[in-house]
Amino acid sequence: MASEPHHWRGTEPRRVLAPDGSLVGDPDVGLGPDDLRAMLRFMLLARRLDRECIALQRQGELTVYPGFEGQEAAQVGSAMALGPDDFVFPTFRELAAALVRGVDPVQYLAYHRGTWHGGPYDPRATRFGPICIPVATQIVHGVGYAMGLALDGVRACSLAYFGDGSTSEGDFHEAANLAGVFGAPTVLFCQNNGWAISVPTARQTAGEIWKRAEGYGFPGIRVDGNDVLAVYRETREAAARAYAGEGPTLIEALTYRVGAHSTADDPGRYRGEDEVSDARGFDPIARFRSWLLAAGHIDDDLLAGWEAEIEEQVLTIREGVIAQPPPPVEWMFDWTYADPPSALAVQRSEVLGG
Ligand SMILES: Cc1ncc(C[n+]2csc(CCOP(=O)(O)OP(=O)(O)O)c2C)c(N)n1
Ligand SMILES: [Mg+2]
Repeated sequence: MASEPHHWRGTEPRRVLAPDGSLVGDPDVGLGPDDLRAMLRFMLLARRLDRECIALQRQGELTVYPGFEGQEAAQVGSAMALGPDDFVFPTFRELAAALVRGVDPVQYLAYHRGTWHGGPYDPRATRFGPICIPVATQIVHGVGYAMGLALDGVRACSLAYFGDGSTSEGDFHEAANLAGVFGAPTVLFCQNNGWAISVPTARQTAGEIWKRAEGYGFPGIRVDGNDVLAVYRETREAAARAYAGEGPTLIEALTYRVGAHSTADDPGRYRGEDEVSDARGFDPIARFRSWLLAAGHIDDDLLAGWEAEIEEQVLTIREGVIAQPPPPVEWMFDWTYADPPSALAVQRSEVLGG
């Protein structure tokens, strides 16, 4: 058996499925067979699309792209646990969660193609906020939104995704503290993938992330982020607490970033191949698929059918991305200043020849 990723040390995470796909908890997390199948299908689509996005970047069709291979369970399990009125505040690595929320991937990827800031999808329609690059800022937005929900008396919650590295930012602390003091209906969902670019979790914090919740006065939970059933169950429970007016929950989902930080990164400079091949032994998709097969919820024919469908789907997304023309050059000037300084006006006329 491969050794566990370095940052999974310490408190045993909550699990339903062991890494080999065997049951260690109650598999009844409140999902019927159709939902369980949908869960796996989302994970398979997410992985295939993620790999396509990296190819698109290499082919010059996307400017930069942050992959999430290995984190499919953390994202799909948590996003599926949310209700239609809940609102997600993502980072830049949540394409799998976006798919679950019904965000059009072509519109999402407009950000990475550089044709639109944050993608032209409608955050209000999908309840999925704009892609957020400044690390940890979206946690503050998520808590503020949750406080608004409480003031409006709406029975819903927000969920902010963030990484292990984000927990070193003041924004994480400020958001968590505010959420605790005001009992905000929010879920603080940390995907601890072991790395913040080249900084390993052990260099980020000497403690365990989930334990910090106690200091803010609300529950913290450590879950195996590569166990989609456990992630779903824990997120559902955290959301239920929020709906019931019981305040925030911090979830630390232990996962692993198998690929590079982004297409602009070379992880060979700071981590060994052994670590990555070991982590592949804890693959979230293999784990869930093997349990679904053993439980008789799926079979090889169904999987083969999905594979063909997903190829088709990803090809259509690919074509949609490539078909997006570059934005009109004047946007660069028109949408920067309400009252452009004279130097920009000169540049504008030089570029546009006017
Ligand atoms: C405020 C801020 N500082 C630095 C960066 C550069 N940066 C982008 S991602 C990242 C690391 C984030 O690590 P983590 O929170 O663990 O998320 P992950 O990338 O692993 O998903 C850094 C330092 C940034 N985008 N924003
Ligand atoms: Mg990280």
